[in-house]
Amino acid sequence: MGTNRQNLSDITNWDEFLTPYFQTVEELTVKLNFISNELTVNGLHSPIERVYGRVKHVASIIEKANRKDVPFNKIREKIEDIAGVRVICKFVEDIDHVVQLLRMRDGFDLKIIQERDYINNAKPSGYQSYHVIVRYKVMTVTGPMEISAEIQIRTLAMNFWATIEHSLKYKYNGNIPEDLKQRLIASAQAAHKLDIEMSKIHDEITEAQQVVLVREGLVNSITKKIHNLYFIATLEKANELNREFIEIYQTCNLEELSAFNDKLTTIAHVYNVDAY
Ligand code: 0O2
Repeated sequence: MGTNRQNLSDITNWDEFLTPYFQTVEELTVKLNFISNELTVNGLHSPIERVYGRVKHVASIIEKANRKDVPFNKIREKIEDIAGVRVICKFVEDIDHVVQLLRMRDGFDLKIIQERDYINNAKPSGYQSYHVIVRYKVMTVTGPMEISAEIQIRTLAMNFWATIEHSLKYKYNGNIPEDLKQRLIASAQAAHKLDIEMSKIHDEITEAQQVVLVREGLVNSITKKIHNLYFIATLEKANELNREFIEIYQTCNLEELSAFNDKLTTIAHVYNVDAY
């Protein structure tokens, strides 16, 4: 505490101090979202459901520096989670996949400093998450700067639990009553059970998502072809095909939809219009 009072002048402008952290959070968030986009565009399962980023509030930085006895002039070096990015996954297996994707970038646009596995080693509170501490280089107007960031990777269930527990910690100023603590431990176990159950039906869920994607693709392709035929074929013919499409669509039968799409491709060729 005393150390911090002496060095309070080391950070005179918090906005200026935090600017590279905001840049780090923005850039990492964009990059993680692009990993997800790239996988989806290639028809692959993305392990990333959502990416959130935040820069720690000044009050929390000061509180952490005091708690860990970090002098103010050492905050940049010693407090590693001022820049924080959270990656939310649907399934526990996805967490590993995200970690692999991050390890692939190690030495390219980030350096992995440490990994903390609170999934296989849950905290006594019940907290589960996988943390990867990285150093990330940003370019500022005064030159390059290396910034520490903490990437937390967890499932939707783990995140739900952590968010609730975090607000309770605030409410009780860090001293959650014992009975509530026990209930939180029990609910962390329930969240863990939910994750296990979800993993068991993982294949079925992935298949269901695939069906939705295939249906969307077929509907796009069919409606585009019918639209083109309106310009080339007779109005009657185009209307007839449109009616047929609506009937097949209502059956929800993917095979029939696919066969109808093939039929339209043949018709489009006959009329010499764009078949795609
Ligand atoms: P915020 O508001 O999220 O920024 P610590 O000494 O535990 O504070 P340390 O040693 O830097 O922190 O590292 P740790 O424990 O690996 O990771 C710290 C961050 O993980 C925390 O940041 C939380 O975001 C999250 N976390 C760790 N333990 C728990 C827990 O029991 N419950 C919840 N809800 N989150 C946890 P901050 O600074 O505590 O908070």
